Amino acid sequence: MPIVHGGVPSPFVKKTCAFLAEKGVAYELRPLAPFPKTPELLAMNPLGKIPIYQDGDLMLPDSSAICAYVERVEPRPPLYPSDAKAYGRALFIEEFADTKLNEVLGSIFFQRIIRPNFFKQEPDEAALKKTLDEQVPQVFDWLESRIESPNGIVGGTFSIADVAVGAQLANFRLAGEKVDAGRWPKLGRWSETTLARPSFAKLLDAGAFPR
Ligand SMILES: N[C@@H](CCC(=O)N[C@@H](CS)C(=O)NCC(=O)O)C(=O)O
Repeated sequence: MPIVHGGVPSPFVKKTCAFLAEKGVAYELRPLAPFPKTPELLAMNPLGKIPIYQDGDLMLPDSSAICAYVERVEPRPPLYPSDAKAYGRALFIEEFADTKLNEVLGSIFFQRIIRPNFFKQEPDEAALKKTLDEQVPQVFDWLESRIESPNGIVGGTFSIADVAVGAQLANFRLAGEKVDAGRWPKLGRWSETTLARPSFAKLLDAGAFPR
């Protein structure tokens, strides 16, 4: 059975686990923290990050590389659009989720969940408010303009774009936040639909900081 090395508080581990669940691939989740940068961690991933996917003699880091690899191993159901332009759009939305969206929503998860649980510190409420008031609207406005259907951001079909954005929105929810559906109706509906899928519901049920 393949192994996912990592911890589920990570949105990139969530992305990998949700993708595997959508594919019906069974795996073992083996806890691994990205700090400290032990020789063992760096031997598995020279970037010292999680997740890392172990499939037989293959040790593969990076959620994007992992999902693309699993798509080849287990092509059904397809999670990358076959149309070339839709494929390009889905890959960029995945990239947006993994970078900008992760930076903005990740800082909320950090304040609300990581700081109290890991560092035993109170959240910085001023920093939180600034992110929620100034940065969240920018990323949500852009997503609102991209969502083609509650069933799939790209072309109305569930794909890697939904998995990547869903992983970030799952942590947003676990940090106690909800998409304001009055302001972002498409994103609000898409978020409800996506996070209710069994692949994400299971991750949400586990809570923000499963040990
Ligand atoms: N592009 C990578 C990003 C992985 C990543 O940044 N993981 C975080 C945990 S959420 C990490 O390991 N951070 C440790 C570090 O930045 O040193 C992916 O998609 O897997």
